[in-house]
Amino acid sequence: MSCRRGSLIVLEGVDKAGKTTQCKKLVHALQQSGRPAEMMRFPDRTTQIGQLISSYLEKKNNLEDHTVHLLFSANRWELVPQMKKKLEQGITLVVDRYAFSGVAFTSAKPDFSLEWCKNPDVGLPKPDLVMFLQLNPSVAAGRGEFGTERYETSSFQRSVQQRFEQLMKDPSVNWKVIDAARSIEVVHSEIKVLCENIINTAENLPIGELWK
Ligand code: NYM
Repeated sequence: MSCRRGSLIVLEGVDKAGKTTQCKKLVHALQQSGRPAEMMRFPDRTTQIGQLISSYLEKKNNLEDHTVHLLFSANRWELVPQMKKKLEQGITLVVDRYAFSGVAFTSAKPDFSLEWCKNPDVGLPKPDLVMFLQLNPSVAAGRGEFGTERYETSSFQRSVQQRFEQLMKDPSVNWKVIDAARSIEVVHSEIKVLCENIINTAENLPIGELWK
């Protein structure tokens, strides 16, 4: 087993940007090139907290807005021991959404500040790289209808996009904006190169703490 740690790589973006497709392709490509890699996604709907979140998103239950924000955060914290163990074992984690989605979605609701929304996630393992899949809302709309889950409307997604843009101004996070309007393969190639570079750079560095 390698004593060099794996990298924590996050893909973010509004719905229909292609995050899940790209995460899967990236994990596959890294594994093919002999680099241990696994995919994770948030919310992780398999845990007890995740099941509460899932039924909220499916509109089967209603939760107070602050409460659900804290549940999304708790759903990340409950997986931190497992994430750290894997990173220390040299496994690169490719994560479909993380705290940035948490902040962008809640702060798109009325009366939520970015600062309040960030607080519960302060100190999470800090991603070595956060790739933001950028897609114009009109192009996203052309990729098909939104589903029926909570938040899946064009106007809410526009507010989410604005919140992401605010978060991307923070230089303490290693953001890379990826033009997601291109073909799946072209986007994949760019992402793969960025990841290979970050894996080589991060392997000797300690895992950071987010927003600390
Ligand atoms: N979401 C996701 C939040 O509101 N807060 C969070 O912390 C996270 C991680 O849940 N609309 C929202 C974004 C999405 C939804 O959808 C999860 P999916 O398709 O499972 O990624």
